[in-house]
Amino acid sequence: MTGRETKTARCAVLVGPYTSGKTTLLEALLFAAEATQRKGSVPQGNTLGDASPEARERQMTVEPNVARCDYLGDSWSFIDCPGSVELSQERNAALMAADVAIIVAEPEPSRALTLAPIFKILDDYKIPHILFVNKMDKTEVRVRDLLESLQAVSSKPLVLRQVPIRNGEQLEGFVDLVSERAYRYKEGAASDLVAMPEAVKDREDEARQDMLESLADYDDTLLEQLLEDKIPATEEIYGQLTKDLQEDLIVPVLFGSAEASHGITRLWKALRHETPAAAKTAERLGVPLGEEFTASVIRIYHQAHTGKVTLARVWNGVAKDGMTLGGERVSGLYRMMGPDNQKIAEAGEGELVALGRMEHPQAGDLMRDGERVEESGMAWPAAPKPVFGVAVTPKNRQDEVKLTGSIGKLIEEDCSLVLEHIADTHQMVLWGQGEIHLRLAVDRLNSKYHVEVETERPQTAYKETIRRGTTQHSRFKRQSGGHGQFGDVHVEIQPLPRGKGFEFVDKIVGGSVPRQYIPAVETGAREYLQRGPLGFPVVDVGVTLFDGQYHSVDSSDMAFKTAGRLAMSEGMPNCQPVLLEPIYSVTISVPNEFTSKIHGLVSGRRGQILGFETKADWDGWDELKCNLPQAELQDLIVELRSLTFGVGSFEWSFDHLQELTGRPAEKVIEERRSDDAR
Ligand SMILES: Nc1nc2c(ncn2[C@@H]2O[C@H](COP(=O)(O)OP(=O)(O)OP(=O)(O)O)[C@@H](O)[C@H]2O)c(=O)[nH]1
Ligand SMILES: [Mg+2]
Repeated sequence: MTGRETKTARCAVLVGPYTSGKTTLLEALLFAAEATQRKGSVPQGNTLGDASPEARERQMTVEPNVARCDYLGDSWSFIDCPGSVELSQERNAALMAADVAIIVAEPEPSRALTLAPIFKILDDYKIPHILFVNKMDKTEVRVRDLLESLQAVSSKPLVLRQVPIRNGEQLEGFVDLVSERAYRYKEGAASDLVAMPEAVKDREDEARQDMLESLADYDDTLLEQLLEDKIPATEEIYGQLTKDLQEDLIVPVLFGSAEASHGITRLWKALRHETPAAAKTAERLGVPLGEEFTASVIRIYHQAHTGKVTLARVWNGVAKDGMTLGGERVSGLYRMMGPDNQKIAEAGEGELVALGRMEHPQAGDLMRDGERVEESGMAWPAAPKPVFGVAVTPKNRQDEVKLTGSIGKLIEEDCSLVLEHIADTHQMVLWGQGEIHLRLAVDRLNSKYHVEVETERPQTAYKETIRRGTTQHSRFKRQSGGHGQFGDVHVEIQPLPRGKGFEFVDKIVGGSVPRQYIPAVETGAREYLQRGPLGFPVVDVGVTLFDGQYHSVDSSDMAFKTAGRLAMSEGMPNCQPVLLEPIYSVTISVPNEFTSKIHGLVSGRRGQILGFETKADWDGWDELKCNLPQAELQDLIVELRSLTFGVGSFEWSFDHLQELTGRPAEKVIEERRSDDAR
């Protein structure tokens, strides 16, 4: 079966590490399909995608760019994904629309590892993928060496489909290993067919044999032919390549230069002949297909002019403007072409379509006719856990509601952003995947939603406790005109085991403090403990009220509450207060070649390594478990990435509080005091 048997629209998603040339390749593909008048350039800032100020300023893709074109009578949608590791959720979600993924790679063996997380998500969802080695105009690297490095990170065999024709170090063209035709690149046009140069013949033979042997692993007939030294028919080889790609058994490898438009026609041909149809993708994803209209939501875009736009892939039926989906009317049906929405009347099977002004859809939803919007029956990639946070406050106090509303919209677009109100430190922390990710969010808040935001480091949630107990007698007495105030308490303050929090025990006998006032004493004590002698919330302290006095006229709840509070503030400084710092349980994932480096990273951050083991389902990766102080987690990801070609990551959860003493503790306490003085 080949994709050519059906004419439904198909979708290719461009993925690959940061700056590998995905956006440039999309320009080249669109231009070759005559869908654009000129080929845009990233450095010149005139590509179809990356049109937002955030993208132009950084010359990087910051959100998935969508484009559509026809190529030789077939309808194609493309999604060009950001390459930054911090925007991996955007890529993973976009891949849920893909019939095929094109991995755009640099011709740099030492950077092969940057492809590991990409291969992983493609494997997890069995997404057929083609590897396009880009920037071949600027390299002297041997394709063989490159392939060897890349093969080490791919679980599927990489099958080279072309060999280069070089003139000295300069790449001039290629030989296609199936047709055995030689081509010379031509600037801005399809390559010329040329006679195969003698010099490349041996290499061609060898590479073709490798290709056929890879294919023979999946086909007995081909294997027999090879064993009998028979030459398989060209059509058979193409058929086998197509089948193996569609079943995600092999990874075809093509190369070229997006910048110079080299190898683009060859890539187009492979896409056109070998990409599976939407129906096959729906089946792979487990989308339940019946008679009715079915589409899945890929991403939400909040656009300045159109408002909320829902990007969906149609699996079955025809999307029409004005139709009802999940009880909501679709108002406006568009094709996204970079930043432009082109109004259309309908969109059929396989199309990527933008639905205007629907309130409810969320990425990952399955949309059907009528009243239902269901949780998708298909798997959807879970957002990576946050690894970096900044505390945000609106510059203008009145913008507080607008700020949370706008962040809500950003989260709808990208669910790897998380907003958390932290009660202990009274900070609103925006969590994400790194500095770039959060900086982008903050810039968008400003440029798109006109909310100016100030950011600061999230505070560490230090606490304090006591090391020894005391008894304290405190009296609150005030006589001013008419009614006075009187409350008198004897309390015992003692340390409790870690994790106990606060306990209040009433041991009053004989009514020295009347029943009704006892809760007020507890309230007073609790109020004080929100901020202990060192300036932090107090935990693991027990207070026993064992005696007191009252006055029949002047005593009140208020007076006893104040007395309770007073007893604490007078007694606590005598209890050897000590700082507690939050310790997190952290699991760091890295390719195992980095495991020993990570030991150094953890011990350099006052961490305690608990052990490491191989990471389940991640070939060649380790998971290292450790305990790390919260204060050391803040920029851990920055160092971790710089040690691991950007691929290392971690997950964390609060574990326990631990005493912090000596100079580090003094520093924290001093900082607290100077904050207070400000
Ligand atoms: N020499 C050469 N440069 C290229 C080629 N393709 C892209 N570039 C350059 O590489 C840089 C990055 O290209 P982009 O197309 O933005 O790469 P990208 O993969 O989209 O990058 P992100 O979206 O940020 O991940 C730009 O300066 C391009 O001009 C190529 O084939 N050859
Ligand atoms: Mg890009």
